[in-house]
Amino acid sequence: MQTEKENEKEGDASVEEYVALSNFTGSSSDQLCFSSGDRLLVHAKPSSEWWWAELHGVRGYVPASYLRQDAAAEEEEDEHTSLEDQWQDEEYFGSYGTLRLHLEMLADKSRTEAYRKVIVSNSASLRSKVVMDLGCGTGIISLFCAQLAQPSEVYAVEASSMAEYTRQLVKQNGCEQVVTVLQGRAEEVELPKQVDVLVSEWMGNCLLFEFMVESVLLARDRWLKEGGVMWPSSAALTLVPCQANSYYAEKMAFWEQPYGLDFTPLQRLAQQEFFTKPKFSHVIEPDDCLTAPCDVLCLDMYTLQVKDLEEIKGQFHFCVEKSGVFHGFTSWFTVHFESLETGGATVELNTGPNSQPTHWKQTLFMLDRPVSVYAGDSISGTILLRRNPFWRRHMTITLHWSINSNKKETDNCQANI
Ligand code: GJV
Repeated sequence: MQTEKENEKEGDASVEEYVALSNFTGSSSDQLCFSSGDRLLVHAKPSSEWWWAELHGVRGYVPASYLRQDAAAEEEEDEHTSLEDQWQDEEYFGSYGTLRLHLEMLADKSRTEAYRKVIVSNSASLRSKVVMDLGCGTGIISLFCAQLAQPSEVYAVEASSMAEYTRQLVKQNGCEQVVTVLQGRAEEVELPKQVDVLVSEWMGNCLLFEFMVESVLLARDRWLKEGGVMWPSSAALTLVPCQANSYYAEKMAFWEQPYGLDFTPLQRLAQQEFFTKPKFSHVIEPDDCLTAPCDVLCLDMYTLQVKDLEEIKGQFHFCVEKSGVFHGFTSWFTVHFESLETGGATVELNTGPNSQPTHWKQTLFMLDRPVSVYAGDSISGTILLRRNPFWRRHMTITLHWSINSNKKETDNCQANI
């Protein structure tokens, strides 16, 4: 397995010592398992995510984000690495200070109309209510509230510099009596009073990426009145085993015969480079699904705690409905907005392949290698979302599964995002 490393020179000067920040259970045979505090020797950094390292004489790939330089270097680095760096706030809020992402979100009709629908269908109950719009961006949700319902106040909280423009937009649209724009991180702003409704569009890729949900939970605990309403009220992550013929052809089968040559020795590298990370913005055709989808985790926005986000586990069991090539798993999310009235209709925003497309599209996790599956086979396993101990907006998603059929096969996959 590690034969290609045998001729490596002893005492390689480029070897660096790193300390593990948390436990890591490798999920394929070429990955190393390690525990928090272990000292690893890093021999090579073939990609920014996966390094080739050694622990107790065994070598394997390790996720770079789990490691920090050894103690001396770490202490020095600590002085420069504040909590803000771990949240990468400068970069994060910097990107929301420009129009590109706001345009993408506003142009996403399914997303934006879903929030409008929530407000319209609750307009009567919103009368005289106090609303907090967390991460309001250009203020669209706050403006919907002010124009389509009669809340007494809307506090529109936005940390990026877009807030200055949002203030102008509020005025331009005659909503300044109702909407107050507060520039700052939701964790730090002071509202004049508690709120009846906390609305936010916090969902990232694979639902949790960016971990803006943490800000929403902290704001809930601080500013939501007893009995107040969270929008969205719940969120679910869905998974389906799928075919991904064209992506597989583009990134893996390509090496079989480019220009009539055999480039298959590069396939292992291709697998590391293209298939260990999820493919965002994947569009899955309903026809590529090999089974019915399954919700693998459900979050209740009233009871979810920040500490629950460190490690979230889910399970799945799929029955293969049609024979095909199992290339990977596709995931998407759905959120629900409960009605302010008892018995009122719930609004759903579903980002799956059977709903109107959204800017999130779907996320594809490729298997190490494709497996043929047949109608009647079953695919069962677990999903683990582990928040990165250092880079707080990131996480690692690990899928373990087994296929039950006449000819048994197992495989697993891991993805850093
Ligand atoms: N406080 C204030 N504004 C925030 C915060 C925070 N803690 N976190 C994010 N935002 N659905 N994944 C703002 C951010 O600047 C941007 O305008 C918006 O919320 C992101 C919403 C879309 N992201 C998402």
